[in-house]
Amino acid sequence: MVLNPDSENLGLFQKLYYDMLRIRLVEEKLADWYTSGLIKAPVHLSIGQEAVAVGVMAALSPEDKIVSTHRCHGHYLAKGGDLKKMMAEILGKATGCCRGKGGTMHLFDDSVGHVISAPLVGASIPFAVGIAMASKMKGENKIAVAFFGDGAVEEGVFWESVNFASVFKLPVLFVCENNLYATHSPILRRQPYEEIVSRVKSHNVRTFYINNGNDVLMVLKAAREAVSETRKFKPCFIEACTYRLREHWGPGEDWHLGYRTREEGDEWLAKCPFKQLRKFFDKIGNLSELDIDDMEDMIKKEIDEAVKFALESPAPLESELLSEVGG
Ligand SMILES: Cc1ncc(C[n+]2csc(CCOP(=O)(O)OP(=O)(O)O)c2C)c(N)n1
Ligand SMILES: [Mg+2]
Repeated sequence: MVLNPDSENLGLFQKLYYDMLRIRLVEEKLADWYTSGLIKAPVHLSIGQEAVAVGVMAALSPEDKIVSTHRCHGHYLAKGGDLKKMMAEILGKATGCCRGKGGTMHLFDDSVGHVISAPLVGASIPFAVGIAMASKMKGENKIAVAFFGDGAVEEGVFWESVNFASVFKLPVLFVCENNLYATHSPILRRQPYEEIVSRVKSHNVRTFYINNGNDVLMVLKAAREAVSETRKFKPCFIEACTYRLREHWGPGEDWHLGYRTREEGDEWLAKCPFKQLRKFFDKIGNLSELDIDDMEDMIKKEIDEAVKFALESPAPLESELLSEVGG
């Protein structure tokens, strides 16, 4: 057991389950939408990886900032992003969090500390470094967290960012979701080892290796320690091993493509974030099937309202096409 099931933590455990379930149900809804042709851009689902976003976010303060990637839905929701604005954004509506100009791969809402999501692999990482630098210069007690995948470790900008953060002692936490694949390429065809932390350590940053990033309690424990170190201007790196259950982009499964095996998928299915936490609840008797049904009802109601809002929202005006897009 990694956290005490005392009264202080009971509500927290339920919240972790709720937040993961919310991401899962929202993405299942997006998978339906995608199949029916409502979403025009490639949608990258994080189904299977929910525990990393939720565990890390539970260790942050609301003032802390995050940046994310093409696979950003979970990060946006876990950081407190508004679901209505997210659904509207994904449909390209004027009421979306980026006024319909970003779509599924660019979700952000600075009012809750989600500063950018960028689908160009590695591109959002230096934003976190810059935010951390500004925070340090202004004497704020705010850290910046960069979420990215194992593929981003092959980009020079990742190593430059880690080096810069280390040399200038910046309050930035790097979180690598190592799901073993970049599109259809297995990590061992791209990198010398499946594990990444040992190479990052040489930059004199503190590293945390979570061999089961689907266990939200393990993620939270490591994240709490990493966040506390980062706040003391000791940049940290977390590698959370996890697994994408759906295709790289799109709503379905892709075992037939042959770049990974069904057996490997089954091993990770057995480590499903929900199963793991439910086992824990069974042990401490804290959450019944009935409570879980209630949670599901609440979330589905919220999703229905967000869907209605998004569908009924207007498209952006043509005159706004070039506003807020640079220059
Ligand atoms: C610089 C750049 N090169 C290539 C791509 C095409 N691309 C999109 S996602 C992706 C794989 C990213 O893998 P990873 O970082 O492990 O994230 P995951 O998709 O596994 O979450 C690639 C190569 C891109 N978007 N940007
Ligand atoms: Mg990956």
